[in-house]
Amino acid sequence: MPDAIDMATRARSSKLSASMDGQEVTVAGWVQDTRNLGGISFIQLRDRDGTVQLTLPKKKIEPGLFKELTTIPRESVIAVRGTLKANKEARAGFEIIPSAMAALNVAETPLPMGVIDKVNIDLDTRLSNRFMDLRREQVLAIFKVRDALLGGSREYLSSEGFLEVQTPKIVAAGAEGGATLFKLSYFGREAYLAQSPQLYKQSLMGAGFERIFEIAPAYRAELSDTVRHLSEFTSLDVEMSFVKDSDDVMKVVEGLVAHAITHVSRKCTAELSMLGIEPSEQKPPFPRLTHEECVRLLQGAGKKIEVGQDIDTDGEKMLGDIVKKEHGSRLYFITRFPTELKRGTFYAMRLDEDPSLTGYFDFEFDGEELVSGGQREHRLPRLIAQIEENDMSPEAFEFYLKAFRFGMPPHGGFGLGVERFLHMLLRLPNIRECVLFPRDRVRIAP
Ligand code: AMO
Repeated sequence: MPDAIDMATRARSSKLSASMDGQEVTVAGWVQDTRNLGGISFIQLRDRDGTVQLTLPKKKIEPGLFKELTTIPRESVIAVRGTLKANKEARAGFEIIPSAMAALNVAETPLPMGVIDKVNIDLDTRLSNRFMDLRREQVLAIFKVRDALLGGSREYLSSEGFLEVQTPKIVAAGAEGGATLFKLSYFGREAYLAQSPQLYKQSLMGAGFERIFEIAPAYRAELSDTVRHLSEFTSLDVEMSFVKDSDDVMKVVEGLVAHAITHVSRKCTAELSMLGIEPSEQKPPFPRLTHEECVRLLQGAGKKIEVGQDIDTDGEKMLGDIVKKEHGSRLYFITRFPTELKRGTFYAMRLDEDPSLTGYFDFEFDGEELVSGGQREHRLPRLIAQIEENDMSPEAFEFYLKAFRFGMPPHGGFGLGVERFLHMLLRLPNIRECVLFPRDRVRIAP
């Protein structure tokens, strides 16, 4: 790099303004667009925060520099030193008149896909060229919202006394059913990728951590190729001790979700507007409907379904519309899940007054499941019986069950799919949009 360009003085576009009129500045980024109008040329230089306009009046710029800047291919990375000039006609209210440049990496042509072109590019092409796709401002906006969503979630959980933890992702037993386990060979033994931190977050209640949360990857060998399933997703998990019932857990779910939405709405106004989303604040408490009530609402709307039966994807969507119309809320709980439907969830506590029901809930956003959780079974004999009912062997879970022998408080918790949250909040057509490098049945690269 020429001595003339000192990267230590580089400013990102958001740090520059018209009030710096006359100052020498250094900028660096990607050549987004070049317009040559004969006597004058304009370059839009992009960095993470936006673009700055480089203005090149031909007569005032050294000819070699003019040629180099105006012919460098789009998406090359350059550094430029120059004088900042206030200019009401430039998009940001100022422009930079270059005096030196360094071409840091010249882009090959043609580009694998456009960055600012308005044409629709199919998702597969975008994901195959994801480094390039992520340069697009509306795609980057999703990840800025994701950052705010997680920031707001951490802020809420920390203020409520939850400790952030990390648990293993290579595990000896699955907690969410054998069908979606990824097996791996672990020094000659069979191991699995964690489907959920379920068993560990419960163990931490036995360890006396009282209130914890984790934001980490979870793995599911999902065979169905849908717009809402990933093989690797980010699970936001919460666990808390000394709960009275599932309602204590539900209060944390709604507090967390409402806080995260408000945080995003306030922090990401520009990103939301770019994505065509109205900022909104959702005020808890959110409606609570029992599973039976939901089935009856669906029956009333003409859906063929019986009490105790699982609500399929179409039913979930229908229910989302009904609840929105009747209760005015996009967010709601489905409570008192039939035991039969949560049988695989061996750790769920059943209701003492009616063991055919659990205190388990799902929390829905526009008819898509965002969260599931509830009070856990902390009484060892019942827990063992529930494991056996699922044709699983308590021996395989001994590392987990041991914590229930030596002082386990009553507890409960939930798991929230971070990408599901973004998918619904931003009304994106496909959940893969919410992951930098999504993993599904066919994609493991990039
Ligand atoms: P569950 O299996 O319902 O519960 O998962 C919790 C939440 O994780 C999200 N999710 C997914 N997101 C994207 N792709 C997937 N394949 C996928 N699978 C699940 C959903 C879902 O609501 N251990 C329990 C939670 C608990 O009781 O604490 C569990 O994992 O948003």
